[in-house]
Amino acid sequence: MQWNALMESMPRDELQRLQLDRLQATVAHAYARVPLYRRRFEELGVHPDDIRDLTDVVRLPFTVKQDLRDTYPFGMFAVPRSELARIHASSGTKGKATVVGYTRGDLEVWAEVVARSIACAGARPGDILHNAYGYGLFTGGLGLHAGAERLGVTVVPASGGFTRRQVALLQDFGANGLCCTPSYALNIAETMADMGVDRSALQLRYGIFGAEPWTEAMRRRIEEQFGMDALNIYGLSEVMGPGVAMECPEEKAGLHVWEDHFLVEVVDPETGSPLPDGAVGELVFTSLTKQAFPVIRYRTGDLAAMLSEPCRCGRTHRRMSRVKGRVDDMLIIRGVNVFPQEVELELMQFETLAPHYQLTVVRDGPLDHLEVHVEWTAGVPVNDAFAAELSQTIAERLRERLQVRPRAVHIHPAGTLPRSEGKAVRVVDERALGSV
Ligand code: DLL
Repeated sequence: MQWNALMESMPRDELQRLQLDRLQATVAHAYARVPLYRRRFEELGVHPDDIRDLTDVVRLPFTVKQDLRDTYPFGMFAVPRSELARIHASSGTKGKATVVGYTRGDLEVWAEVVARSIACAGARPGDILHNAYGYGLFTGGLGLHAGAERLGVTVVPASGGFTRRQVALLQDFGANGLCCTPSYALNIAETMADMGVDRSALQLRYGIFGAEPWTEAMRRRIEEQFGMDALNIYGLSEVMGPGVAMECPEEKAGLHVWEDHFLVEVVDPETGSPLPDGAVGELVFTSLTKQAFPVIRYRTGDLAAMLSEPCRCGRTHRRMSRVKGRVDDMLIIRGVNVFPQEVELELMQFETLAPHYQLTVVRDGPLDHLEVHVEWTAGVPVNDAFAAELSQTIAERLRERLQVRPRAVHIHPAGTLPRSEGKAVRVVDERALGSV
């Protein structure tokens, strides 16, 4: 179902005219109200009046996460603090926290794009939506919540954690949709099995999973465990939160970026030059309607491609591919680039392995080594010879895929690796922990 068919199926030439009007307004607003933008524009010798066409966006300066840190907490807001209706913030695990803000109008737009996203996943009026994204400063919980209310479904604000209770609520309330990170969905599925709850005891038709990278192989596992469509939702706090882009069940092949609110580009992560559709590069977003916290060419660090083929669902908004990885998640091991998702794709091929894994990077003398930790599926009969053989097979397959052979593939007993209740930690880089 299209929540806002007028916008979601707008002919592309009309959509582009709307984008240009909104881009011009956003650029003028940011230039007039945010000193950092004005300074950057002046350094490049560009003025808001220079934006006459959508392609002129490439003349504008990039914005990066460090800019938010440097202006912490409120230095990039384009409205007086008293006009902010809400603030969200990132945890700041990789540096100082970053803060974003919304006017009442911004919250309306956010609810609109999330309502579209939930409807796009297959929600129908009267549904129950179980929301297990964390509520709080993280945008996942409250973002999905407001969109669900806007759409008019019954929302269960479960937040993350207390997984056995989540299973009981899913069963007792008969939720039709589940929102959480894909890694948490697998944790819930495993807890269901522990509690002896079969998927047929649930009424789930669709899941809305995002906030972390995941693979097609992971999708198959989740769909199998729950018997539902597992769909990808993308977003980031700096640009809005969840609901920047959403996958449709018709094709399950890429996520429609809500282009009436977000202008998307893909650039070469090294040089910043624009890349054509189909090429994988760094996603860059310019907000088109935000008032409190407009972003101009924000470099997400997320690697994906834009796909311009029309979609069977009838939406005219272009799709982005699944995120292939993050620029800063890429491991460089002996000069070779490795993305955790590539390891995931390989591990998920084995039914005897559970979909829980972690990678460690260790430095031994002058050399860096990759170690893979994964688990047996519960109930698989294991003996040492079988374990040794499987470890070898995986190491060999990873060598072929990555061009780096892991030093060790440890297969742990079922249920022993850490489980995620939100964004999973896939990589432990012991080099960064000072173990050199
Ligand atoms: O994770 C917003 C969100 C909440 C999206 C709930 C979807 C669902 P941040 O905490 O600011 O915001 O983290 C943003 O998470 O730059 C990506 O690296 C990653 N990410 C988000 N969605 C996806 C996805 C929320 N579908 C960062 N696939 C982004 C891969 C994703 N990575």
